[in-house]
Amino acid sequence: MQQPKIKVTDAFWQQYRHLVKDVMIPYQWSVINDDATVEIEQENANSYKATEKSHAIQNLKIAAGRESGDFYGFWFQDSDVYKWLEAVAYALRYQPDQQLQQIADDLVDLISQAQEPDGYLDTFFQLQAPQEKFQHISFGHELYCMGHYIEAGIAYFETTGNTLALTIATKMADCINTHFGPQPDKLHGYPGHPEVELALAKLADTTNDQRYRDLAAYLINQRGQQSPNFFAEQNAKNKNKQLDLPFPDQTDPADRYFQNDRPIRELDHAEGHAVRMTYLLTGMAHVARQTQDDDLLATCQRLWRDIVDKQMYVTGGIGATVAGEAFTYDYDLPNDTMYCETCASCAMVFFAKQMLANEPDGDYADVMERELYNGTISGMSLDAQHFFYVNPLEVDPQASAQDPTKSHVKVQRPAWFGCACCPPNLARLIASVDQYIYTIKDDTIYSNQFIANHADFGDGLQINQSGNYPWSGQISYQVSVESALTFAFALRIPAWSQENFTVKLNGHPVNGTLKRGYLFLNQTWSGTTTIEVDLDLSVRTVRADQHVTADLGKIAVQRGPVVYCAEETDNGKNLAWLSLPVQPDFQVHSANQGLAVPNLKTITTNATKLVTSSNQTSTALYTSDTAPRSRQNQQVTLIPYFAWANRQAGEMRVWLDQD
Ligand code: FUB
Ligand code: ZN
Repeated sequence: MQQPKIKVTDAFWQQYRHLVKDVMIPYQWSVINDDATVEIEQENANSYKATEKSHAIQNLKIAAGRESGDFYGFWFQDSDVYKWLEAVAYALRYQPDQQLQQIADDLVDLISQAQEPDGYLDTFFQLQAPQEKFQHISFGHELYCMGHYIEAGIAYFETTGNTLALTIATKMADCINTHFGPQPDKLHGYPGHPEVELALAKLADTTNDQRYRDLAAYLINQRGQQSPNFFAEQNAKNKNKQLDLPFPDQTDPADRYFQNDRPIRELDHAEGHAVRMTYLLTGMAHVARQTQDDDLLATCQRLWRDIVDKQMYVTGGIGATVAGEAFTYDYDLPNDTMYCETCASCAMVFFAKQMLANEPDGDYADVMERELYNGTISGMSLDAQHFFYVNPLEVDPQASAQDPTKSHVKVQRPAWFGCACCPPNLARLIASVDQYIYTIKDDTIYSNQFIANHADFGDGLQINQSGNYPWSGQISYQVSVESALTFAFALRIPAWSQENFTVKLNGHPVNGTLKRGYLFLNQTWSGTTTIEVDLDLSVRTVRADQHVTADLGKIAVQRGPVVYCAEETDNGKNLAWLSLPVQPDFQVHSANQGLAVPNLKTITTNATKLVTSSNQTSTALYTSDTAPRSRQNQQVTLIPYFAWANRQAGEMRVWLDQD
């Protein structure tokens, strides 16, 4: 059995994947080439600087000597280009396109020309501060950018066989290996923004070159080891230099923001910048497997539990505060000031995938599913040309406009950002969603996601999964083998359906107990076997742990993996005045409320809403009136959270009051 070749046939994901291939990729290409007329928004009132264009490709052209000029834009936006290239690599697998491949081949040539002979590539430092390479590791992002290229180079090589794409990646890794490592003449540091660790681990798998695995392990293990801290030491050296850098050398760099206040294995709480933390964990989980490091795996398990049990929103969003785009403390999950960066939700999918490869456990796949159907794709509009960086669970347009502490909470998705990390991250995630459906371990095929597809596992084994998920809970698998084959097929039963589901094998009910969220069908398979699964898609109300004070007295509505929300467009203003009964009468509708998603289901429920009482005479802000407030019945319409902000701007809420 080998990693399957998968053709996604799923209506839900086909729509997204075609949007990526036909709209997002061309759109993002025109933006990074400055051909599109787009308004670029600042992420929040305090963000680094307003930019009028991306300039990302132009920076590469200047570094390659093809054009003259200065570096412009965010100092790490080479990575926007690399994530775009990675998305193209995946998209070409499901929709070959000669013209697009030619554009991507030319881009690889350009990147190769911009790369220095020793493998170094970071257009910001090359153009703006060539003497300062690797001297500002806390905020410099060189390793982050190169890590993103390494991922793209691997993907593009694997799709097209373009060896130059891979050579650029190995040259980069060699360059990093020359500069970083335990030897006395090397830098004993690690990236301010983890990313390269996960990329080097992938490169070790692709090339079978263990130096890359060792380097990834070094960068992980070195984190937070040194006293004085590596960043502090480096920054102290820079103190008297006259530098013109757009970012500060952190004065107190040994802090939780960077996850380097102590050796990484000592962490028991996910802390600091959420994308940094989860990219790091993704790399750690991969390296733990490669090096059979149980202690490192235990760290990943511990931090997974902390995030999922105490710091994750019901939408899968992570990062409770805009200050440092960071985790805060357990159960601190404010709904209207949170961060929930799109990249952080993508990173949780990457982390979950690595954990599943380490130890199949339905919880990893459940969280992956939560992210895939909620907190990731909420980051893009249904026209695929507008994007959220921050994914709130509660929005009031007036607050976003007038409360300076909520300037990051956008009411509608902007066309692009100065710091545009999220849009291409989503593109590469959606284009590679096929990689999240199955894992294979010890002669067992684990079915993690209900994404209809045709999978060829080699050895004459094919599995055809069909269904209309997430709108229907009926999924069917046709397992076909050319000659009899013994293996286990482990079917994830999502936690939300574990009390009510059926599985039939060739029409006969299967009654097995679940092991870590999976139902194991272990047998010798011959001919074609049909497995039919029926999950419980009744509408559910969800409440948060009582320590989450932001959600006390409130419920969220979920159907299958999809979290729902109320929007002003359907329900009028003052969503805070709504209250759902203890046992709402939910109705599921095929009316899509003007949202262009095939088969989309909306939900209505009975509810009440506060009204201004006719005998309320006082206009005082505070009164001693103790009479119950007046309420009137109102039907409430709920739409999937991922589809919010695709109509008129207005209020939105995931958590609603309950009587
Ligand atoms: O620093 C690079 C990227 O920009 C991070 O991953 C995002 O959180 C944003 O800060
Ligand atoms: Zn981002």
